[in-house]
Amino acid sequence: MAIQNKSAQWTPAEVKEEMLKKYPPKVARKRASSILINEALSNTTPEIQANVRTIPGIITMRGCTYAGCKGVIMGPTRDVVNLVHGPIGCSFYAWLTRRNQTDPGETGENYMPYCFSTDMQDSDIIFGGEKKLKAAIQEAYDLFHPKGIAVFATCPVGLIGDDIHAVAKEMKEKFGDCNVFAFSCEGYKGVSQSAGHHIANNQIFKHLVGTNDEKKPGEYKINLLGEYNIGGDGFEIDRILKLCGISNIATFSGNSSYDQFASAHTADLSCVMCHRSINYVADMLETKFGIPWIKVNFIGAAATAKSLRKIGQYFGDKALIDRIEAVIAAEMPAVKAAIDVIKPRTQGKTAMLFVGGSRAHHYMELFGELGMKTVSTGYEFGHRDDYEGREVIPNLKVDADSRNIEEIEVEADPKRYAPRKSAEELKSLEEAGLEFKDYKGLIPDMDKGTLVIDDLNQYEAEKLVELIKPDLFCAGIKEKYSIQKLGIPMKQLHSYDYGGPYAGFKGAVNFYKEIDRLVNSKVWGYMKAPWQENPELSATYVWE
Ligand code: CFM
Repeated sequence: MAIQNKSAQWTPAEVKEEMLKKYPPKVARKRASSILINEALSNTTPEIQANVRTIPGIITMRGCTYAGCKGVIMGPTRDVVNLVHGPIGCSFYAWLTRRNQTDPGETGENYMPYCFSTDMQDSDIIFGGEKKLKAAIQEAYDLFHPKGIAVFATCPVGLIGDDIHAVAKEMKEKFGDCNVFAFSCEGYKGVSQSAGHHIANNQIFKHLVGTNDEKKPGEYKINLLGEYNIGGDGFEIDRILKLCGISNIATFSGNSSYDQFASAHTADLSCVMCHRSINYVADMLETKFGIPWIKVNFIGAAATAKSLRKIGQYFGDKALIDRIEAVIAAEMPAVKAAIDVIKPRTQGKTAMLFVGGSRAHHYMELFGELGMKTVSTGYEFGHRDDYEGREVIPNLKVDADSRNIEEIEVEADPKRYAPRKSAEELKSLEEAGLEFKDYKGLIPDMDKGTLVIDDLNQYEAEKLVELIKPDLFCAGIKEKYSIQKLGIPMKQLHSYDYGGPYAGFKGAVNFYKEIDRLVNSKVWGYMKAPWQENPELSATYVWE
């Protein structure tokens, strides 16, 4: 299939060739393995290179390991003090820059608006920063008496070798009523923020999960893993779950609190939204406590309905299933009304999606509902399983970078392990079509001849837009203005450009309206200045 575009027809192979042309041969060879022309095979998914180091000199869209740990996973938890051990910039630039919202509720305990840092100076780098760190932990404790203090290592801390874990342990013992724990999440630790997710989740699992055995109310208890409440997505999902009578024990980690993590082991099902950032936590919850997991997706109205039905099927209770159907029936008319008006205007338009490690896949659902085609997509830091599906996991290459990230050994908890479903029950649910521990990845949902590109960079993004001229490009703030300068509307799918929520039913309607506004805006037709269109200006002298 030739990729449709307005100016010229390029075959996918030509697009790939054009993108690689400028690189030195070695770089071109390496990048070629990360650019895949989808063959849409029914029996096997083509292999893509992913989760490898960005080539030095290339302007990547990725972030660092510290960003994945402090910003992504721990950032949305309101009642833990997040103390950054490092130079002030690392804390300052991670301060309220991700739009993870929270609702502090009645207690009002919310440290998210604060920016905590040890503010390391030259002398701390030379003589060591442990004393300063201890003093900062003490100060945070004296001021706030929080339930927990999390300490994050930045690059210099790893380089000088401050033992943040020993300091955290010492302070935890000293306080007695405050859980202090640390993360070795130096920015350079992995090839992207994905390593930071892993480091964060391991520590949450070790230090927090399972520390509160108190039984929570509710009949159908789930955990929502990999939902970060960006632009209020989590609020919309919680609204829907509540309507259905499903109790969300813990969200990892949107709108979360210390106690949610501590109680996560009391849920009966884990629902995984963002596979990339959290799939191993789902596995650990199953191994240690016996909680099965399923993949869900609340991005897209149809996907939301499907995910709710999966939860209903798992619990298998008629009252719950009926209630879920009633909620879907009540919510869908507003969605349909919006689609009926908007789809005629968006049908047939094209989009490109280059976001993180899961949205580049999830948002294809919403574009599909608008009749729009995703012509090229890719993750910044997804792994091969996020592209090709989980069956590739046993064959993933372990390299020096992945070996750098600790894999924690988890065993069944001697007292609290309780399989929520028997082996027979799981089997019959599987036979009825409910898939456990499964994610098929992004590639199977892409059309033949579309381009799947891992770790797209600034140069390639511009080239891609120039060649294919999509109607919309979706990525982040770093890409926004360079793409818009090429005359293509750009939607931020990390921060939602101050919009959202886009999850659930209400979110879908918000998204349709936003995309309609973007792809049908006349402003892009005025991109050329008058002298670019008519370089010869005619004029007369005033005295003539
Ligand atoms: Fe998961 Fe995320 Fe994403 Fe991610 Fe992120 Fe994000 Fe993202 Mo930005 S956890 S992988 S590290 S869904 S911050 S909420 S939008 S890159 S696609």
